[in-house]
Amino acid sequence: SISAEACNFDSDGEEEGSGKDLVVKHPKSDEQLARLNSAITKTFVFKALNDEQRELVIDSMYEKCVAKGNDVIRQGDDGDNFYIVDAGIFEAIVKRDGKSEVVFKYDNSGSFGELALMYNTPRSATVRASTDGVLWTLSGEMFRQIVLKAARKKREEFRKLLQSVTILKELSTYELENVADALILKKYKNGECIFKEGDQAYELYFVLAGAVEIRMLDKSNRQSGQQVKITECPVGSYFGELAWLKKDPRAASAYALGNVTLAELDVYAFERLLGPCREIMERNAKAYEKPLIEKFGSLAM
Ligand code: 1OR
Ligand code: 1OR
Repeated sequence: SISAEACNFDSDGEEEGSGKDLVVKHPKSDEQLARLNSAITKTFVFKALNDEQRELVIDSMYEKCVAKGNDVIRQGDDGDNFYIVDAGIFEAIVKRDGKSEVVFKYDNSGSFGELALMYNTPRSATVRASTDGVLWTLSGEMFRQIVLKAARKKREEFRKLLQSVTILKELSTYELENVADALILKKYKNGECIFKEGDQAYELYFVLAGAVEIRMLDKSNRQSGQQVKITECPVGSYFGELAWLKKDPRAASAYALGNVTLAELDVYAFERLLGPCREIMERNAKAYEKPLIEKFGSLAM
């Protein structure tokens, strides 16, 4: 059962349209909160939220159980809520010329219902539970007032910054917007370490300002622990893709050259969003092998 209590906020210092006036609080157990937090972390469009906005959104979301075979959304209806999948399998079904086609499957993750809310259009698909499932529900008002506003601002900021990143030219506008949602800006000072060779980490980085020096331990003289400069990554390039492509620890260390701004993409987003870039990255990574042999005499790292 879901209990809801309307919440009055005092308005001092609050700018208009912060969304506070829209919040209906739904109290949650610690266990529910943990599940919701984990689901939200994987929802790219929520990454633009600041802590306060995130808290408002979390407070107002509530759990909804859906029995197998039931429709959450019906194609052609007006948009009401936005949904994040907590558990279960859901299918997006589009009916065209009397024929129904499953166009997307949410397998215990993902979110849906954003299109009608973003563009004020009728629901573009039916979303049906193909097993018993659990969803987190956010009202359309909250989604528009808080989530979309923040996401649009972030997309606007990132659009310009990402123009320099060559590999992202492979993506459609829609794909690029999803990437922009998922990115986090990171700043480093000259000489600062971004990550170390051997680290177990899978984030991918785009260089937006400054440059990054890639260094490797000198394998011809392991005892020395000396690092050798391998290459520099200029504005518009990426690095950190190898660990993810090969599921290996970091092949080299990365250090900031000058004041550096990076856009960081977490592994979950990378996996879901950069499919179209993967082949190019793999091809480019082949080019690492020749200098590696020249430098260290073998491919063994
Ligand atoms: P909505 O508010 O229109 C239905 O309600 C939801 O299904 C929609 O938002 C999306 O969140 C979700 N086309 C349209 N809607 C889709 C699609 C889709 N996939 C998921 N939804 N596809 C194109 C089909 C021609 C599939 C794209 C991979
Ligand atoms: P990563 O996730 O392994 C280190 O973390 C990153 O350094 C790596 O992904 C690449 O993005 C980047 N060999 C291996 N990694 C390299 C190399 C490289 N250059 C950049 N990276 N070589 C340089 C070829 C010009 C071959 C080594 C001699």
